[in-house]
Amino acid sequence: MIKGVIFDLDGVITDTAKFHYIAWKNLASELGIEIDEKFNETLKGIPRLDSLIKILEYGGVRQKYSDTDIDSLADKKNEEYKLLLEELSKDDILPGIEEFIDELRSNNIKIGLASVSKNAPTILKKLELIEKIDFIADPSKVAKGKPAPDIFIEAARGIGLEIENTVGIEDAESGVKAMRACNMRSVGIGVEADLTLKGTSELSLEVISMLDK
Ligand code: B16
Ligand code: MG
Repeated sequence: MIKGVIFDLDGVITDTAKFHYIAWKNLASELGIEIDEKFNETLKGIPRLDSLIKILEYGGVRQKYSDTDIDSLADKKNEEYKLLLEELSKDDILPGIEEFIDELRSNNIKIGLASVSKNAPTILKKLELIEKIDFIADPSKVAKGKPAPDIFIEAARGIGLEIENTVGIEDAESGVKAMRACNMRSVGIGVEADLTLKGTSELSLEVISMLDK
């Protein structure tokens, strides 16, 4: 029985992928690497440092950079990303998400967040949703990012539920893999999962309850 729903952030609650893309593209370009939207798809759900390493490998220049260089390049990208986030507001919540969260809350269903973004609390504050989330899993406290299951396991723990009583919602293949690795039932937004939906506006308690049958 579904007693808790665990949300991914980027691509499910709001579309921050476009800001990540701008910041990564600018950084990559300074390093002489050109990335396009297709490549950006492979970065969805992937933690910051892992994303940068993927970009450097894509450009064939991974060996040129030390771990310290990588840390400072990732910080640089994050500074630009944070500037882009300043324009974020309640209007950037994806269609149907706030109504769905309210429906879950009025049915006493716990709400967790399993985002690998270290900026998640800031983003949720800007969207004015933070008060409605029972637990935000802290990505710095888990050993491995998606596609490892750690962040989903931590979110289920935080809302005090067994994995079997939870359902997770993701837009990225890496996130669906993470849920499958811990046997969490999955809803995919535009990505193949146990229940696949085209967009966030299709989410409702009735729809996700199909996973209980
Ligand atoms: P940050 P999610 C992920 O968010 C993004 O999809 C991914 O592109 C980003 O690199 C990652 O968060 C880390 O974000 O740089 O803000 O810590 O899909 O797990 O909500
Ligand atoms: Mg996502």
